[in-house]
Amino acid sequence: MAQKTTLKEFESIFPKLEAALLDHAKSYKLPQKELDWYKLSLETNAVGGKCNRGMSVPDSVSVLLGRALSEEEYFQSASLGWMTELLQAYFLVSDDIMDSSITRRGKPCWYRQEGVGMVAINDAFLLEAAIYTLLKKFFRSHPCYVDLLELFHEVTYQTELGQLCDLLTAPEDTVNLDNFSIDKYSFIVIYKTAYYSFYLPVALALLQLNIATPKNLKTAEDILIPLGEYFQIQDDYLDNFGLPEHIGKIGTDIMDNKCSWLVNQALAIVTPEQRKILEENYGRKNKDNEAVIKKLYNDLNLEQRYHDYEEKRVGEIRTMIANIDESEGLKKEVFEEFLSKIYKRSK
Ligand code: GPP
Ligand code: MG
Ligand code: MG
Ligand code: MG
Repeated sequence: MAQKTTLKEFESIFPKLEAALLDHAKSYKLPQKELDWYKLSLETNAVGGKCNRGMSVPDSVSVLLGRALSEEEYFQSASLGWMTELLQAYFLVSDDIMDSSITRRGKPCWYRQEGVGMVAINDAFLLEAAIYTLLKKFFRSHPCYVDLLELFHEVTYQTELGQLCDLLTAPEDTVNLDNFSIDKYSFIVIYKTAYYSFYLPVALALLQLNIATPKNLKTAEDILIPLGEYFQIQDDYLDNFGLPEHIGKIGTDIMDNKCSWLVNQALAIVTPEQRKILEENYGRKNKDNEAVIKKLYNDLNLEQRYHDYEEKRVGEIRTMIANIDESEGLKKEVFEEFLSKIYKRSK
């Protein structure tokens, strides 16, 4: 029987990884003050989240093996999980600067914390570099070492392409609703979110177990990309309809002029008068314009539209999972678990 990891167990691996990272920095004689800074950045930015992405590596490995993991297997898979959390930390520290966000995980974003400011950019680079330090230290002799390296590089690149499209579709000074479309939206969310949040953890689990055949990777991608797309639609929904106290962040999509799922839905159903309201208030950096858009979203009943979408999409995803080919060692349960973790999530 597979065994699910707990956040406590998963977090208990972090100190060993942190020690390896600090040792590596110490080997270059990094002065104490900077060492302390690096430690604080690691602890603030890599730890303290839900760790859904990270924990899904050991969970997937356990499902694929059909049993609980040995200590060594758990350490390996949790380490790969922490590398996905470091990648996420690198993205979030950067994304919060680019999105002018205020809070993250219920606290001020790292770049807004006292004395940090734009040092956060370099801290983000260091969070990314930590992935490769750990890979080298713990996976240098794994038969899939090069594939692991290439996977992290490729997924990082894909996420950066998605982020590029997200940013260029949301210019700060000009609002042009004609730039938005559902196709553009799909590209953005598949690349900025789905690859690193969903495909990466499962691909890592397959590599750890040496069963990452082209067919398995393709099957995983075919199901995890739609799952990740659905996950980002939830994120966009929660940006407006979630409670900041509950989701740990204050929504910025309307003021940031984002090509969000909600604005695309609105565009599909507005009357000409309502479209004018959108044109005059969307993407403006002030609370009054934002409130007008929030009211429009309520008038358009987007909350209900989202719930209807969710039911329909989850039905389709369940069918895709049911049709998965398990002949090369993949298991439907890997994907069922992902789906059950995010279905109807409120944070
Ligand atoms: C989520 O977008 C996407 C990312 C965090 C990827 C960022 C990629 C980089 C290359 C920096 P989001 O802005 O909707 O997330 P949130 O709502 O959490 O700010
Ligand atoms: Mg953001
Ligand atoms: Mg963003
Ligand atoms: Mg968001």
